[in-house]
Amino acid sequence: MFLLSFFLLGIIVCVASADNSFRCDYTYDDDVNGYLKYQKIPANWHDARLRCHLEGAVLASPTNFRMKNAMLRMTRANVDIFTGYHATFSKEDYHSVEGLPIDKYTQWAAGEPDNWDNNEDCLYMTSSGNLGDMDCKLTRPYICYKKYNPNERRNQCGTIDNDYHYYNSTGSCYKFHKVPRTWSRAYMACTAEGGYLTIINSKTEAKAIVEIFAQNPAISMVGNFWKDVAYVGFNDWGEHGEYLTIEGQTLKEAGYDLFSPGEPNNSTTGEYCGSVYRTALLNDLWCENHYAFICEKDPKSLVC
Ligand SMILES: *[C@@H]1O[C@H](CO)[C@@H](O)[C@H](O)[C@H]1NC(C)=O
Ligand SMILES: *[C@@H]1O[C@H](CO)[C@@H](O)[C@H](O)[C@H]1NC(C)=O
Ligand SMILES: *[C@@H]1O[C@H](CO)[C@@H](O)[C@H](O)[C@H]1NC(C)=O
Ligand SMILES: [Ca+2]
Ligand SMILES: [Ca+2]
Ligand SMILES: [Ca+2]
Repeated sequence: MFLLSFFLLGIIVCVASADNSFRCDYTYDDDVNGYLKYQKIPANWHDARLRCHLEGAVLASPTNFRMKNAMLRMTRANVDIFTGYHATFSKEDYHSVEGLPIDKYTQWAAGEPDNWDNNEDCLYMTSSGNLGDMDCKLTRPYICYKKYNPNERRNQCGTIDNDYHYYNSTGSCYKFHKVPRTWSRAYMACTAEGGYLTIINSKTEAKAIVEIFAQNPAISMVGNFWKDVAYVGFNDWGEHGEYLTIEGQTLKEAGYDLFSPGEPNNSTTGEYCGSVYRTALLNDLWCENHYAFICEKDPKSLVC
């Protein structure tokens, strides 16, 4: 009896960990051997693909019967959703974002595909499961899919992304992104990962930032961009000159407002976005340029 209950407990723990091992905003679906999330805020196709990717998933396509049905179960009546099928690399050569060709049993909506105006490279699915082609720049809801992988486990930072590292000194986790993005895309990347653009709240945290930067020397980054700055979570909120964190506090209220000497300098065309130098001293920077950035994550976010 004792052993049996241990055995049962083991099963329960296993099932529970399969259910929760990705992120709590995704639902495990045995039928598709993975996790799904319905993204109800419509996005254009490229943003939909990017958001799924940044969340650690892919933009879902009805690549087989089970996947199609699982997707339809999440889709509301009379709503079309974007699928991951696209021909943005080469016209008419539709593949899912995982590289799979269109399922040969695919049913098309009436009159589709018609490549209207030679401008329809992305496929939508109707709530009855038929596909059609449409302009990738229009917006639709969509579904992200993450295939179950038994080797992936949530780490100390509450994510399967092992580029997040826990710092005992601050109780937060950080990820240094070496692929440069604009400030706005950096914000999106951190949020999708379950974090936010780093807010430096103390000198102790500034010290952690210096260490993180030191672990990412300029030669470890590929591309032609300035590698001694990284975006963090403050901005002038369109008010040109008054900096607040992305949580709306002044830098002083947040706990750290040490700018580098001569900064902020609002150089030439206007610098309105927050960044740090390798010294962790603050700087204002051009929002539209691409730079590295640092995300911060509460170890408890994404964990239910
Ligand atoms: C982590 O930090 C806490 C308090 O800041 C401290 O008491 C503890 O010893 C630290 N643990 C390690 C492993 O450094
Ligand atoms: C920053 O520079 C821009 C462009 O040169 C200018 O329009 C703006 O007024 C400046 N802002 C401040 C606070 O100096
Ligand atoms: C102003 O700040 C930028 C970095 O944001 C720096 O590249 C530039 O050299 C600074 N300009 C002056 C005149 O100090
Ligand atoms: Ca069409
Ligand atoms: Ca912080
Ligand atoms: Ca500056």
